[in-house]
Amino acid sequence: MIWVFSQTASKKPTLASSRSWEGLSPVEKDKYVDMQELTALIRDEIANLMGDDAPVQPFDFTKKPYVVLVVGVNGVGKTTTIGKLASMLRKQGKKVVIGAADTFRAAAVDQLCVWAERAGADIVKQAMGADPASVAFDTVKSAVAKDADVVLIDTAGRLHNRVDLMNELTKIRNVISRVVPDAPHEVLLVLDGSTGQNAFIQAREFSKATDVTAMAITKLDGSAKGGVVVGIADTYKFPIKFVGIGEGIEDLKVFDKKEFVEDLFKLEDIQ
Ligand SMILES: Nc1nc2c(ncn2[C@@H]2O[C@H](COP(=O)(O)OP(=O)(O)OP(=O)(O)O)[C@@H](O)[C@H]2O)c(=O)[nH]1
Ligand SMILES: [Mg+2]
Repeated sequence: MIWVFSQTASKKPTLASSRSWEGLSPVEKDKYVDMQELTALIRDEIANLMGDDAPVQPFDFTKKPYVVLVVGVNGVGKTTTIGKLASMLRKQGKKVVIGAADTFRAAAVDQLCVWAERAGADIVKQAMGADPASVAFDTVKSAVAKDADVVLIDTAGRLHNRVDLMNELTKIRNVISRVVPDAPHEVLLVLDGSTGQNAFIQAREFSKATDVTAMAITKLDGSAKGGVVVGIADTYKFPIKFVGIGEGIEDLKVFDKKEFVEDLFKLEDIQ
Protein backbone atom coordinates (compact mmCIF):
# COMPACT_ATOMS: atom_id res chain seq x y z
CA MET A 1 0.00 0.00 0.00
CA ILE A 2 1.29 3.48 -0.83
CA TRP A 3 0.04 7.00 -0.50
CA VAL A 4 -0.85 8.81 -3.66
CA PHE A 5 -0.41 12.55 -3.79
CA SER A 6 -2.55 15.03 -5.63
CA GLN A 7 -0.94 18.24 -6.83
CA THR A 8 -2.64 21.43 -5.72
CA ALA A 9 -2.49 24.65 -7.71
CA SER A 10 0.47 25.73 -5.56
CA LYS A 11 2.23 22.48 -6.56
CA LYS A 12 2.26 21.50 -2.90
CA PRO A 13 1.54 17.79 -2.68
CA THR A 14 -1.30 16.80 -0.38
CA LEU A 15 -2.32 13.39 0.86
CA ALA A 16 -5.24 12.36 -1.29
CA SER A 17 -5.89 8.66 -1.00
CA SER A 18 -4.26 5.34 -0.36
CA ARG A 19 -3.88 2.94 -3.31
CA SER A 20 -1.46 0.27 -4.36
CA TRP A 21 1.34 1.09 -6.79
CA GLU A 22 0.15 -1.71 -9.05
CA GLY A 23 -3.28 -0.08 -9.18
CA LEU A 24 -1.95 3.12 -10.73
CA SER A 25 -2.36 3.79 -14.42
CA PRO A 26 0.84 4.25 -16.49
CA VAL A 27 0.11 7.98 -16.65
CA GLU A 28 -0.12 8.15 -12.89
CA LYS A 29 3.11 6.18 -12.49
CA ASP A 30 4.87 8.55 -14.87
CA LYS A 31 4.11 11.48 -12.57
CA TYR A 32 6.82 10.23 -10.25
CA VAL A 33 10.41 10.00 -11.26
CA ASP A 34 10.95 7.00 -9.03
CA MET A 35 10.09 5.43 -5.73
CA GLN A 36 12.83 7.37 -3.98
CA GLU A 37 11.22 10.63 -4.98
CA LEU A 38 7.86 9.38 -3.84
CA THR A 39 9.31 8.29 -0.49
CA ALA A 40 10.84 11.73 -0.01
CA LEU A 41 7.49 13.39 -0.79
CA ILE A 42 5.67 11.20 1.68
CA ARG A 43 8.27 11.81 4.39
CA ASP A 44 8.04 15.57 3.83
CA GLU A 45 4.31 15.43 4.08
CA ILE A 46 4.38 13.44 7.32
CA ALA A 47 7.01 15.78 8.76
CA ASN A 48 4.79 18.78 7.91
CA LEU A 49 1.98 17.24 9.95
CA MET A 50 4.26 17.06 12.96
CA GLY A 51 4.97 20.73 13.56
CA ASP A 52 8.04 22.84 12.92
CA ASP A 53 11.53 21.56 12.28
CA ALA A 54 13.26 23.30 15.18
CA PRO A 55 15.22 20.91 17.40
CA VAL A 56 13.32 19.87 20.53
CA GLN A 57 14.15 21.84 23.67
CA PRO A 58 13.50 19.24 26.34
CA PHE A 59 13.74 21.58 29.37
CA ASP A 60 13.84 25.29 30.06
CA PHE A 61 16.50 25.71 32.71
CA THR A 62 15.78 29.43 33.04
CA LYS A 63 12.86 28.32 35.21
CA LYS A 64 14.14 27.07 38.53
CA PRO A 65 12.83 24.61 39.43
CA TYR A 66 11.42 23.50 36.08
CA VAL A 67 8.42 21.36 37.06
CA VAL A 68 7.31 18.41 34.93
CA LEU A 69 4.09 16.57 35.74
CA VAL A 70 4.03 13.13 34.13
CA VAL A 71 0.62 11.65 33.24
CA GLY A 72 -0.85 8.78 31.26
CA VAL A 73 -2.88 5.57 31.43
CA ASN A 74 -1.69 2.48 33.30
CA GLY A 75 1.52 0.81 32.29
CA VAL A 76 2.59 3.12 29.47
CA GLY A 77 6.00 3.75 31.04
CA LYS A 78 5.60 6.90 33.18
CA THR A 79 7.77 5.76 36.08
CA THR A 80 10.43 4.28 33.82
CA THR A 81 10.54 7.46 31.73
CA ILE A 82 10.99 9.54 34.90
CA GLY A 83 13.92 7.34 35.93
CA LYS A 84 15.53 7.75 32.52
CA LEU A 85 14.90 11.50 32.46
CA ALA A 86 16.37 11.91 35.93
CA SER A 87 19.48 10.08 34.79
CA MET A 88 19.74 12.18 31.61
CA LEU A 89 19.49 15.36 33.71
CA ARG A 90 21.97 14.22 36.36
CA LYS A 91 24.50 13.55 33.58
CA GLN A 92 24.10 17.19 32.62
CA GLY A 93 24.92 18.12 36.22
CA LYS A 94 21.36 19.13 37.11
CA LYS A 95 19.85 18.72 40.54
CA VAL A 96 16.67 16.66 40.28
CA VAL A 97 13.86 16.05 42.78
CA ILE A 98 11.34 13.31 42.01
CA GLY A 99 7.86 13.31 43.55
CA ALA A 100 6.13 9.98 44.24
CA ALA A 101 2.57 11.16 43.69
CA ASP A 102 1.48 7.66 42.66
CA THR A 103 0.33 6.71 46.14
CA PHE A 104 -2.10 4.15 44.82
CA ARG A 105 0.19 1.14 45.25
CA ALA A 106 3.08 0.67 47.69
CA ALA A 107 5.06 -1.00 44.91
CA ALA A 108 4.83 2.17 42.82
CA VAL A 109 6.76 4.17 45.42
CA ASP A 110 9.34 1.40 45.80
CA GLN A 111 9.81 1.23 42.02
CA LEU A 112 10.37 4.99 41.86
CA CYS A 113 12.83 4.87 44.79
CA VAL A 114 14.94 2.34 42.87
CA TRP A 115 14.99 4.61 39.81
CA ALA A 116 15.82 7.69 41.91
CA GLU A 117 18.75 5.91 43.50
CA ARG A 118 20.05 4.63 40.17
CA ALA A 119 19.82 8.08 38.67
CA GLY A 120 21.22 9.90 41.71
CA ALA A 121 18.13 12.04 42.25
CA ASP A 122 16.33 13.00 45.47
CA ILE A 123 12.85 11.66 46.06
CA VAL A 124 9.92 12.98 48.10
CA LYS A 125 7.33 10.41 49.17
CA GLN A 126 4.59 9.77 51.68
CA ALA A 127 2.80 6.65 52.85
CA MET A 128 0.69 4.61 50.47
CA GLY A 129 -2.80 6.06 50.16
CA ALA A 130 -1.63 9.62 50.90
CA ASP A 131 -3.17 12.47 48.91
CA PRO A 132 -1.20 12.73 45.63
CA ALA A 133 -1.69 16.50 45.60
CA SER A 134 -0.09 16.71 49.04
CA VAL A 135 2.95 14.75 47.78
CA ALA A 136 3.21 17.04 44.75
CA PHE A 137 3.05 20.09 47.01
CA ASP A 138 5.80 18.72 49.32
CA THR A 139 7.96 17.81 46.34
CA VAL A 140 7.90 21.25 44.77
CA LYS A 141 8.44 22.92 48.19
CA SER A 142 11.43 20.68 48.85
CA ALA A 143 12.85 21.41 45.36
CA VAL A 144 12.57 25.15 45.95
CA ALA A 145 14.27 24.81 49.35
CA LYS A 146 17.10 22.75 47.80
CA ASP A 147 17.47 25.09 44.83
CA ALA A 148 16.87 22.14 42.49
CA ASP A 149 16.87 22.54 38.72
CA VAL A 150 14.12 20.11 37.76
CA VAL A 151 11.15 18.45 39.48
CA LEU A 152 9.67 15.27 37.97
CA ILE A 153 6.32 14.24 39.44
CA ASP A 154 5.09 10.70 38.90
CA THR A 155 1.34 10.06 38.97
CA ALA A 156 -0.73 6.90 39.12
CA GLY A 157 -1.84 5.46 35.81
CA ARG A 158 -5.47 6.33 35.24
CA LEU A 159 -8.04 5.38 32.71
CA HIS A 160 -9.06 8.42 30.75
CA ASN A 161 -12.75 7.68 31.38
CA ARG A 162 -12.42 7.87 35.18
CA VAL A 163 -13.64 11.41 35.81
CA ASP A 164 -12.67 11.39 39.51
CA LEU A 165 -9.09 10.45 38.70
CA MET A 166 -8.88 12.97 35.90
CA ASN A 167 -10.10 15.67 38.31
CA GLU A 168 -7.34 14.67 40.68
CA LEU A 169 -4.84 15.85 38.05
CA THR A 170 -6.42 19.30 38.14
CA LYS A 171 -6.01 19.34 41.92
CA ILE A 172 -2.34 18.32 41.60
CA ARG A 173 -1.75 21.14 39.12
CA ASN A 174 -3.41 23.65 41.39
CA VAL A 175 -1.31 22.83 44.44
CA ILE A 176 1.90 22.90 42.39
CA SER A 177 1.08 26.41 41.21
CA ARG A 178 0.57 27.51 44.80
CA VAL A 179 4.30 26.94 45.34
CA VAL A 180 5.63 28.01 41.91
CA PRO A 181 3.01 30.19 40.22
CA ASP A 182 3.85 29.36 36.58
CA ALA A 183 4.29 25.63 37.27
CA PRO A 184 3.87 22.94 36.13
CA HIS A 185 5.94 24.11 33.17
CA GLU A 186 5.39 20.84 31.38
CA VAL A 187 2.59 18.28 31.54
CA LEU A 188 4.14 15.30 29.81
CA LEU A 189 1.68 12.75 28.45
CA VAL A 190 3.29 9.34 28.13
CA LEU A 191 1.90 7.16 25.35
CA ASP A 192 2.79 3.58 24.55
CA GLY A 193 3.91 3.63 20.92
CA SER A 194 2.43 0.21 20.28
CA THR A 195 -1.09 1.19 21.36
CA GLY A 196 -2.54 2.20 18.02
CA GLN A 197 -5.64 4.32 17.70
CA ASN A 198 -6.55 4.21 21.41
CA ALA A 199 -3.62 6.59 21.95
CA PHE A 200 -5.72 9.19 20.12
CA ILE A 201 -8.50 8.89 22.70
CA GLN A 202 -5.97 9.08 25.52
CA ALA A 203 -4.52 12.28 24.07
CA ARG A 204 -7.98 13.80 23.74
CA GLU A 205 -9.14 12.91 27.25
CA PHE A 206 -5.93 13.87 29.03
CA SER A 207 -5.78 17.19 27.25
CA LYS A 208 -9.34 17.88 28.38
CA ALA A 209 -8.50 17.13 32.02
CA THR A 210 -5.18 18.88 32.22
CA ASP A 211 -3.34 21.09 29.75
CA VAL A 212 -0.97 18.59 28.21
CA THR A 213 2.07 20.38 26.77
CA ALA A 214 4.18 17.54 25.34
CA MET A 215 4.33 13.80 24.69
CA ALA A 216 6.80 11.02 25.38
CA ILE A 217 6.38 7.90 23.24
CA THR A 218 7.60 4.68 24.81
CA LYS A 219 8.31 1.14 23.68
CA LEU A 220 9.57 2.03 20.23
CA ASP A 221 12.29 -0.60 20.59
CA GLY A 222 9.87 -3.35 19.47
CA SER A 223 8.19 -3.65 16.12
CA ALA A 224 5.92 -0.63 16.81
CA LYS A 225 6.83 2.52 14.97
CA GLY A 226 4.45 4.82 16.82
CA GLY A 227 2.76 6.06 13.66
CA VAL A 228 -0.38 7.06 15.58
CA VAL A 229 1.45 10.02 17.11
CA VAL A 230 1.66 11.71 13.70
CA GLY A 231 -2.09 12.29 13.82
CA ILE A 232 -2.00 13.25 17.50
CA ALA A 233 0.74 15.82 16.94
CA ASP A 234 -1.24 17.21 14.00
CA THR A 235 -4.58 17.33 15.83
CA TYR A 236 -3.54 18.46 19.28
CA LYS A 237 -0.29 20.27 18.45
CA PHE A 238 1.67 18.77 21.34
CA PRO A 239 5.31 18.32 20.46
CA ILE A 240 6.88 14.92 21.01
CA LYS A 241 9.84 15.46 23.30
CA PHE A 242 11.12 12.00 24.20
CA VAL A 243 11.19 8.51 22.80
CA GLY A 244 11.60 5.38 24.94
CA ILE A 245 13.58 2.62 23.27
CA GLY A 246 13.98 0.01 26.01
CA GLU A 247 13.76 -0.74 29.69
CA GLY A 248 17.27 0.41 30.63
CA ILE A 249 18.23 3.74 32.18
CA GLU A 250 19.94 4.92 28.99
CA ASP A 251 17.05 3.92 26.73
CA LEU A 252 15.57 7.37 26.22
CA LYS A 253 16.23 9.76 23.36
CA VAL A 254 15.25 13.34 22.80
CA PHE A 255 12.83 13.22 19.88
CA ASP A 256 14.34 13.77 16.46
CA LYS A 257 11.63 14.36 13.86
CA LYS A 258 13.76 13.56 10.83
CA GLU A 259 14.94 10.27 12.29
CA PHE A 260 11.40 9.34 13.38
CA VAL A 261 9.91 9.99 9.96
CA GLU A 262 12.71 8.10 8.20
CA ASP A 263 12.10 5.11 10.47
CA LEU A 264 8.36 5.33 10.05
CA PHE A 265 8.44 5.35 6.30
CA LYS A 266 11.19 3.39 4.64
CA LEU A 267 11.65 2.89 0.93
CA GLU A 268 11.79 -0.88 1.39
CA ASP A 269 8.35 -0.77 3.07
CA ILE A 270 6.69 0.30 -0.15
CA GLN A 271 8.67 -1.78 -2.61
N1 LIG B 1 10.52 -2.27 25.85
C1 LIG B 1 10.24 -1.18 26.55
N2 LIG B 1 9.62 -1.30 27.73
C2 LIG B 1 9.34 -0.17 28.41
C3 LIG B 1 9.68 1.11 27.94
N3 LIG B 1 9.26 2.02 28.86
C4 LIG B 1 8.71 1.31 29.86
N4 LIG B 1 8.74 -0.01 29.62
C5 LIG B 1 8.24 -1.14 30.42
O1 LIG B 1 6.83 -0.99 30.57
C6 LIG B 1 6.43 -1.51 31.82
C7 LIG B 1 5.61 -0.45 32.55
O2 LIG B 1 6.45 0.64 32.86
P1 LIG B 1 6.16 1.64 34.05
O3 LIG B 1 7.19 2.70 33.99
O4 LIG B 1 5.99 0.92 35.33
O5 LIG B 1 4.76 2.21 33.58
P2 LIG B 1 3.80 3.22 34.35
O6 LIG B 1 3.15 4.07 33.32
O7 LIG B 1 4.55 3.93 35.42
O8 LIG B 1 2.76 2.20 35.00
P3 LIG B 1 1.67 2.51 36.15
O9 LIG B 1 2.35 3.31 37.19
O10 LIG B 1 1.26 1.16 36.62
O11 LIG B 1 0.55 3.24 35.48
C8 LIG B 1 7.71 -1.89 32.56
O12 LIG B 1 7.91 -3.27 32.43
C9 LIG B 1 8.79 -1.12 31.83
O13 LIG B 1 10.04 -1.75 31.91
C10 LIG B 1 10.33 1.22 26.65
O14 LIG B 1 10.64 2.30 26.11
N5 LIG B 1 10.57 0.05 26.01
MG1 LIG C 1 4.19 4.07 37.45
